[in-house]
Amino acid sequence: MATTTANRDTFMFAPEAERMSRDALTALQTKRMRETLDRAYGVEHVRKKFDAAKVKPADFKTLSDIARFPFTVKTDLRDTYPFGLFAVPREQLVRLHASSGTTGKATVVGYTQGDIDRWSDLMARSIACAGALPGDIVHNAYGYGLFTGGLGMHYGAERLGCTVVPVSGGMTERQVVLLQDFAAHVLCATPSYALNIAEVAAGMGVDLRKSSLKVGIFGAEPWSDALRRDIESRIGLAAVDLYGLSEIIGPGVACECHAARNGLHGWEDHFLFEVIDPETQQPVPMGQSGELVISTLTKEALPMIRYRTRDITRLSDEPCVCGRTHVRIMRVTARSDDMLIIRGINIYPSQIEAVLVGLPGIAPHYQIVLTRDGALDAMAVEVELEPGALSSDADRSAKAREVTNHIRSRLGVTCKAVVKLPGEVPRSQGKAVRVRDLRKAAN
Ligand code: DLL
Repeated sequence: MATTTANRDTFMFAPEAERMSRDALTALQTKRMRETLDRAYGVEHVRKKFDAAKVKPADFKTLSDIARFPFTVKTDLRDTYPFGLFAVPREQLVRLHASSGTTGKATVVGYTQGDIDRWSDLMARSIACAGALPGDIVHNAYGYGLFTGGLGMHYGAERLGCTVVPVSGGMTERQVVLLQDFAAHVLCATPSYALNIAEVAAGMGVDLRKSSLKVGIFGAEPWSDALRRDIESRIGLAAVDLYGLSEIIGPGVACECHAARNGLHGWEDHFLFEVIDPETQQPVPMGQSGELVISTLTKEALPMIRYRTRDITRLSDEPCVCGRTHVRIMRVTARSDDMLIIRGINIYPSQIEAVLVGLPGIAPHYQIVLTRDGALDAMAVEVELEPGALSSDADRSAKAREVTNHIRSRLGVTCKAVVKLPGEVPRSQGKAVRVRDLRKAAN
């Protein structure tokens, strides 16, 4: 039982910071952005880019001036691997994290003690925003290590005053036992791993809906609202979306509030958010969808100017019932890198997920397999029967036809559906692998 009587919908870790007026936020962002540009200009790689674009930090006078400054992209980190983008001497870093990267070298990020302190505060704000309270038991199944998820969540939950169970990913049966024995209130994991935990619990005969879990803080990968509802009904908690990326800080860039669970409050006192048209690279108006671009406002070790996240979303400045004034990021449903073009039709894995989750007899596990069929790309969608669903060959082919038809009618794309037996689609212990691209191997 939580030791506090505070309300999950109204509790704020930093009420003054989260309820600032727009004028006060703009003034703070302008001051902090200018300081960050000065700091970044001290980094040789950044200075050269600014000089090539003929801009200096002094050219930044109001927030809209940010559009004059060059973007930062993933290759800037790779080109300066490992420590070339840091704005402080290496000895002042207290921590490094890295993302493995499927191609090329890892992306390395670093933190001063001040950065770690601010990150912990931002994570405490995010966790409280999600509906956790001081005194809650937080089961942290994000991976510990070079990935920012585990330690980011850990420091934030401690800062909020929670009791953290640093279980990391894996050994899922043991996680189910610990969830019950310690009576956790909050489950933190990728949505795909939360689903895995729910499934393993069911297999062990444990009904997590009867556990003390109240809130799930899920993120680090795109997930559909259909999957959110599915996880909620399996575990019996309020599933809240948490967003972040290592290049900016890690988790804790934005988080949904427990009260509305409709868009993620982006912490504007520490980050400047823009949405651009990825083709023209020009800013789009508030509310219009595009690529999220983020600048840091308070990072010491790795000030980041206009980082192109590749994440597709839109912003909303509509007031929120929770009272927070910060802009909302209306969920990241896709990365532009993940877009599949199948016979001329653009499609994201999360759109396939939204069709599959909730289909009768089909479990919410899937993988998309891309192959080459002559000169054309072909897509197969591997899905799995729910445990206990009928599984004769005839049933499975009928199910496969049903899946193909649903995907065609909802998304306009033709795919081959392969219906597998329960447990045959690989399970995730962190970020799920949604696409297997066999097209290169075929060439
Ligand atoms: O995934 C940080 C994180 C950890 C966020 C734990 C939330 C919870 P990276 O490994 O650098 O950092 O991956 C960042 O993951 O650009 C998005 O494409 C994706 N991503 C992160 N959160 C979400 C989310 C962490 N809530 C990349 N929804 C980002 C959709 C997300 N995509």
